[in-house]
Order: sequence, then C-alpha cells, then structure tokens
Amino acid sequence: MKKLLICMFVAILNIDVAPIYANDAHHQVERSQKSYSAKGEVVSIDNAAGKIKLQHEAVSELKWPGMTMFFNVADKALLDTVKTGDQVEFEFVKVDGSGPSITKIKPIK
Ligand SMILES: [Cu+2]
Repeated sequence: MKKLLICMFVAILNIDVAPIYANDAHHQVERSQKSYSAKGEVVSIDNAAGKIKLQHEAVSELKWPGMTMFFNVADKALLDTVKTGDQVEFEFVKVDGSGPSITKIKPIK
C-alpha cells in the first residue's frame, strides 16, 4: 500500500511539472495553446523574417474563410522543408499579439 501511495505521489508530481514547463518561453506556444490543422499552397517564403505566405483553405474551427496570408513559423528550419508552389498540410497555434505560428508543415504527396 505504501508503495502504491508513492507511485500516486510521483504521478501527481509529474502532472505538476508540466505547467512549469509551459511557462518556459520556448515551450509556451506548443504546450499551452490549441493547435489547428489546415491545408494550403505555399505562395512565398521569407526566410529572413521566418514567415511563410500560404493560400489556405477554410479553417472551420476558427471560422476563417479560405485566404492568402502570412504565418510565422515556430522554427525557421520548417521553411526548408517546403517550397513555393507546394501543396502542404500544416498545423499552427494562435499567439496573442503576434499572429498565428506554424508548428508543423509538410508537402502533400
Ligand atoms: Cu487566413
């Protein structure tokens, strides 16, 4: 019984660690915000600014119509995985004050 209690205690501790991590600036976006997925086409890529312009389909969860717009990327390395003209599927989070930020993107084959 004592062992079981310790296990439960450890489990609770682990849960408590997550929010602390979420306050870390680098992990805040991924861990504390809902991400949305959509498909679109790469219109242009701005490596220097870490932005990508996508013509995306409607995102019903956000009540967004299809449109062409810039997205930030969580990691500039993501921009090397796609090129202008690619059909892509991507995931993004909404970041207060700085617009949507892509966390995953890949060409549709
Ligand atoms: Cu849009």
